[in-house]
Amino acid sequence: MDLEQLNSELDTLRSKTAAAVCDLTSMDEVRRLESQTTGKSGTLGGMLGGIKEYPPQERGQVGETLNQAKGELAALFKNAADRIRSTAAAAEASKASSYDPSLPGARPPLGTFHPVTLVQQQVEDVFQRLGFLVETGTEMETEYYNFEALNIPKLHPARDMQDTFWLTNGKLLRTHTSPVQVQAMERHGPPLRVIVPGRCFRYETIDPSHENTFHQVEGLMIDKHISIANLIAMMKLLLREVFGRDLKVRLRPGYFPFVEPGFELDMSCLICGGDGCGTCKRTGWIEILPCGMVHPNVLRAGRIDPHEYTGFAFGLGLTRLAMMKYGVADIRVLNSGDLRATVPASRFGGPTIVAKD
Ligand code: FA5
Repeated sequence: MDLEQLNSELDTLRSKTAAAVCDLTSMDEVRRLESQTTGKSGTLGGMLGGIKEYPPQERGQVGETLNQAKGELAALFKNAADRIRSTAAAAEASKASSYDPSLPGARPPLGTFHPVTLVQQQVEDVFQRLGFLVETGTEMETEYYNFEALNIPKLHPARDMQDTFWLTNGKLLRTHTSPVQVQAMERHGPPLRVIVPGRCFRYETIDPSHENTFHQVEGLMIDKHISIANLIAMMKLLLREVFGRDLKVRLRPGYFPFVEPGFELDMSCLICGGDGCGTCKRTGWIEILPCGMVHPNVLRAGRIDPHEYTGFAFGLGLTRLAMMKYGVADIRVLNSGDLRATVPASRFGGPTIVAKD
């Protein structure tokens, strides 16, 4: 190719490139076209490699011409790159200016209360409307309040009814919420209405209706002329308020050293409708509300005269109540940390939650 032909080809290359760079929209496209044009194996690169084909006396001018074209082409690519970069920066800027800080942010997913907490709140609400105080007591308890003040002296066989976690400091983890009975009597004196929701601990074999950590609500009402009729009326009211309807219940004699007479109030198992299942140990009934008239020895321990005052007490199994209310067939689900247990499925028409053995 003589010098004239070379110039003509370079003109064509320049005008083609000038047109092509106008259509480029990304830096990748710029780099690709630049390499095809001025790169080592590109069009101009090939021409530069061919200088040695020219007679020595023309090589200087050919080189000068090609270098000049190379500079012009480089300027075209630089302009295209600058244009693309400033378009991208403008798009970013307009995106940033469309941000409206006054719009509400994305809402984090909402949690809900644990089923036991929900039922506890409901029970507290019912009793507060009836003038009961709500106290909590302590989870680490003395042997005196957990047993002796409740008419369960040392070596009494009734201590075996509740297997105890003993602590190295001589205290214990309360096995029931009843220790607060005598404490409340000492603190407030008669007449007295108090409920005590809280956690209890027993060294138990765990199964679908027994945990080693579970919740109870203790109830205590002391006044003149309190009778079993008051106790039964209160138990019925409690269950009706929690379930919103009358339930099938049964009352049978029950032995607790701190009440006389004592009763066991069972409710028909709502997991199986009373037919018998793993939760109710095939009996169709769930022990939920042991209760009775406060034993005179317990009143005496609380410095209350049993000739002047009588009272009733109950120990509601709150965790089991939550199971019945929300259709949780296995108590282990409630302590498992399974988040489905904090959104009781049955409340939303979903399936009953059952833990695997
Ligand atoms: C008591 O704890 C007595 N303090 C209750 C009481 C209070 C009786 C006042 C009379 C007067 P009991 O051991 O039965 O009784 O437990 C009471 C309720 O707690 C049971 O009916 C049951 O619903 C629940 N419960 C007992 N043990 C467990 C357990 N391991 N897991 C889950 N719930 C339990």
